[in-house]
Amino acid sequence: MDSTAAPKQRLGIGMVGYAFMGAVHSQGWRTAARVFDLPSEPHLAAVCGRDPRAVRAAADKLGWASAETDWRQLIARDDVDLVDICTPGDSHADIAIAALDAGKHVLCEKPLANTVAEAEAMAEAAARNPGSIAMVGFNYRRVPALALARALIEVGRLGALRHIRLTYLQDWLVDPDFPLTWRLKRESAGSGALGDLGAHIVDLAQYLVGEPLAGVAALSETFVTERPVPAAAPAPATTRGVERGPVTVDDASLFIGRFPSGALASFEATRFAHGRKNALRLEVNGELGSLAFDLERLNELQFFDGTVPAPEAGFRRILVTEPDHPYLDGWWPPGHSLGYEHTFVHQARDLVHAVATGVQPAPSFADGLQVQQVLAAIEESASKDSVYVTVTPTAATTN
Ligand code: SOE
Repeated sequence: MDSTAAPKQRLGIGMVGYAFMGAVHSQGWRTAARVFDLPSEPHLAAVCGRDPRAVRAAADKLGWASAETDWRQLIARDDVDLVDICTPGDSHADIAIAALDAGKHVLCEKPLANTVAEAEAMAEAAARNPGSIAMVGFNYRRVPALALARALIEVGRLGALRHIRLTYLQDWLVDPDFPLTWRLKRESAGSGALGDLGAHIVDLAQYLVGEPLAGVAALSETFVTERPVPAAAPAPATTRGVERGPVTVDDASLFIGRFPSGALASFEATRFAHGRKNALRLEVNGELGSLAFDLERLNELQFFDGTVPAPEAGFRRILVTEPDHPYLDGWWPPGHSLGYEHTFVHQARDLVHAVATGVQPAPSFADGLQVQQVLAAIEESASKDSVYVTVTPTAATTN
């Protein structure tokens, strides 16, 4: 080791929220510089949450140097260069806009916001602060197999695209007594399966196809319309869950869409698919071949090369763990597979490079706004007997 090498510059991270997304983002920040050669070293300066004891405990568990209870204080800290937003959607806009206007870089969990108006204000804040990097956390773009799929499509291995079909299925709401948490309320989550799962597959479809959707038609449903209100304090088992409140978001959304190039898309997002835990599956069919992917087998990409003579043709499994595959240069030898959390390490890696070069990474806030517009068009269609709704194009960068 060269003991005379100058210590790397630090990139101070301040994270708001520390539940599931906060935990997995923390892992990304902790690990990125251990795996990849980065221009600066992420420093986990402070994590922020409202409950002082809980946020202190989270800081210790997740590896943050200190804790804050007010996100404005977090943004104001000199040792915070980048604000990572892992809160429910109703606070994304306030935190992101304040951070950008304070000259900080921002990573914001998906979907970018709860409404198009909020997403517009966020994209405007990013545009008026060109010195700040602003990225939205559609982490599945950073699954190596999906980055490879995009590369194969981009170089023309599938030719003109005909179809893309995506499903994102989970089952954690099948129990009608699952409590009425923030994800089931419009005011905190914006929408249900649509914003939580549908946003991912809209972003992925547009990333893979390489252009924004031109329009959509949709159906959505709320199967369980009332759920137990969680007690503020633990209640005796006999009284627990007696009070029920309204579910104000969709449990499932199905939609179809059209791309300007002529490709057709279909989508299904639900939390009611018994046995499907985190089943994001997709298939792309082009004039020259097909690709297929299943997040529950995320090291694999299936490729059918339609130019191979019929007697030898068939889907072949590409094990996406070779050093030449996207993101694999830093990881383990071939065949030593990766998982869900690695996508967040890749996200942190790309963001640190973006900060060092000053080049806005994708998905940008403009991309996040465009996805929000697609979600709004889907909701409009679902509320009008599935009428086809055109999506107004924006200046999104897509990839
Ligand atoms: C919950 O449904 C959830 O955690 C999503 O919010 C994430 O974005 C997705 O990656 C996994 O499922």
